Amino acid sequence: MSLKNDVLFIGLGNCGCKQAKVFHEMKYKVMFVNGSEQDLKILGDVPNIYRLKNFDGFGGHRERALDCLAENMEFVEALQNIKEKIVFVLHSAAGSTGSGIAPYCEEVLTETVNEEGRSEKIVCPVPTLPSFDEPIGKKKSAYKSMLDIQEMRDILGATFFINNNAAKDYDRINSIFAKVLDCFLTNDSYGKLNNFDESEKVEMLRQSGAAVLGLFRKEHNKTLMLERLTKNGIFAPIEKNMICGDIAIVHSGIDSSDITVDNVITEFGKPFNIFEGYNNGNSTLICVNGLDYPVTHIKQFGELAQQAFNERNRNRRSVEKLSNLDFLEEKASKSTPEKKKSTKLDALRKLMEK
Ligand SMILES: Nc1nc2c(ncn2[C@@H]2O[C@H](COP(=O)(O)OP(=O)(O)OP(=O)(O)O)[C@@H](O)[C@H]2O)c(=O)[nH]1
Ligand SMILES: [Mg+2]
Repeated sequence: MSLKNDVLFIGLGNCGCKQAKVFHEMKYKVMFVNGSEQDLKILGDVPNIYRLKNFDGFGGHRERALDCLAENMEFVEALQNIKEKIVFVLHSAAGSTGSGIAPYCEEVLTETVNEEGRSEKIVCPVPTLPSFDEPIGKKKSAYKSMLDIQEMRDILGATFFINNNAAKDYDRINSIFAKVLDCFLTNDSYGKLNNFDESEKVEMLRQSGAAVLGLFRKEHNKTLMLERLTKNGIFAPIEKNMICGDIAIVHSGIDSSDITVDNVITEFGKPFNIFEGYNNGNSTLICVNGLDYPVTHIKQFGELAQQAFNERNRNRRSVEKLSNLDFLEEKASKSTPEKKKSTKLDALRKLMEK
């Protein structure tokens, strides 16, 4: 069964809205949220646009989010009225509108809890981490954004950390992610042996921690699959501490030798649950959740931003100032013009006074 109707995507800021647009084109329900008129225009004719009035971008100041939401209560109310049980929150970590608003949105969405004290909604953040060659301000913002996510970890569902080091072409990263997540949400293939069903997918999304997904063609070998999942695909490289939640594999066919659960365990560690299913097609779908957040990768943004901060402070201390020079002491009298002799005009004025 497909989860398509139970899912909503919220795109926050420029990056989040562009990512969300790909899901809109795949006929998912989507909300587009941004203050920048120009960014919203790029989206073209799409429904459910929430224009954050009086905030045409946050100009690198994530902390403006609270004031912005206070002035845009219709958007907060719209969040409170969301009916879908699974919500993906898409945003860049490096910008300021999306990364600033995301934690507030996630808190609003997880406000309603059930009898067990768990959030009724499953809220899955999709933060996009900048590439290492982006400016230092972006790294700083990304680090702050990740501190927020870390603090909220227990109330959040599976978190997909997109890694912009994966490709220079952002549209490509956006479309790969949309394709693989769509396959996870809608794949309803069945086999005699076993199936990966809807309730198992929901449980995988509910569990907090990092998650990775991969969709591979038949000709891909297991080494490539595992490398894409763990270090050089569209997700941030995983931690090497073998902390793992569940593993799901939908094999490319009932008699396929594409990859085994043991192969995946070797890279990710022992899972709590294993879900297996079988495709009739040519592709293998793999999902692993409950992973530690990619702290080693994210730490590098903090370290690089800290280095730049130290360097700037050092440079500031060695700034040269202008000093007084002797010529400034030169007597003013020398340059004062001699008193003018009385002119014809003065003589005329004197006559008029008589
Ligand atoms: N993967 C991916 N990353 C993107 C895309 N567009 C922008 N980015 C990333 O997002 C960062 C910029 O963040 P934006 O989304 O433009 O920022 P914002 O949320 O609009 O916030 P402002 O600072 O107020 O403009 C860039 O540095 C990139 O890392 C995209 O389409 N896909
Ligand atoms: Mg913007």
